[in-house]
Amino acid sequence: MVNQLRTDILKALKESAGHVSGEALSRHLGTSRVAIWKHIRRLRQDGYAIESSSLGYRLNSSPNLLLPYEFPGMEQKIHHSSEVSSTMDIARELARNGAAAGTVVIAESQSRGRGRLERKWYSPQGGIYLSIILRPQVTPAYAPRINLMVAVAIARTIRELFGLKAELKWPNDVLIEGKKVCGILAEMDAEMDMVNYVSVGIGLNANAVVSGHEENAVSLREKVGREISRKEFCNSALRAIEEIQIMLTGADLLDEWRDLSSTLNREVRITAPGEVIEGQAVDIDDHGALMVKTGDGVLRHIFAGDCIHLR
Ligand code: BT5
Repeated sequence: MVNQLRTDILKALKESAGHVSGEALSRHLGTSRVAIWKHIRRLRQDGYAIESSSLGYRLNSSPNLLLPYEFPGMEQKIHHSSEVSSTMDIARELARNGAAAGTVVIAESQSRGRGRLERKWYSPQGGIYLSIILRPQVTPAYAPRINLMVAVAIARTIRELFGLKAELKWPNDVLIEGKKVCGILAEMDAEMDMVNYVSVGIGLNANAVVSGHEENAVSLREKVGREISRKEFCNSALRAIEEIQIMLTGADLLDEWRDLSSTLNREVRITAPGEVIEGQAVDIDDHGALMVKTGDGVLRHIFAGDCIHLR
């Protein structure tokens, strides 16, 4: 849990154009100058370049890390690490121990980032790797919609920040010009009639160069043509996810997904548990299952699987 006083000191330094004296900080925050100094030292260890002179303290630069202080208003919900095996493991542990909805686990890199079915997620530094704990008050039948919801929020964020035409590929990919820029993984703990928690993992290729490492992958940096601000992206995406949750059970979410989808109206091949289905992707149903019309005219509702766009 991030220290509130450090958060407040950093906020005061960021808001001030010039120096802030130790005395002013201690008065403003109601603590001793020694305490201020100790927290400044700790912030420096985290990578904040804070100058001190007879004029007081001044923030010269912040590290390029997704530290809790970089998420105004959400600091207490952010758990940040430099490298972890997988943010999903930490999120699961936190969720089991009662972490509040909205808790976010962020890592700068992952040694064992994973996709569905234990597939590997390439997670070098420069990307964004996070898991969010949600506690929606719905039955497990709504689980596939959680994937769709987060995918919509990410695609919207990419479109708004960079004007790139991000599209959605069923069930859980965000693509730019047909290449995967983001993967989403949801893990759920539920009873028959109630979800305890869902932890949603988001792996986003931000600044790491991924083409060449993963087939059909692309990063925002490669598309935008410059390094992007991971802090800005994360703040916007987390806000978008917060706002979109109200849509989880309604029809609007499905409409938004349809608008952003690159899967609908395509010939697809779906590898589902135990079978391969080919046909035309015609729609998604209320539960988020993909509706595919096969060659013999049968309409199938597919809840999980891997999808290839054929034409
Ligand atoms: C996904 O799985 O796309 C979900 C990925 C979720 C990753 C996040 S990162 C934060 C959190 N912590 C974790 O450990 N995981 C989550 P799936 O649909 O199964 O796709 C996996 C496939 O995507 C792999 O088999 C590769 O082909 C491809 N892939 C791996 N790394 C990639 C990358 N960085 N960019 C694009 N494609 C990648």
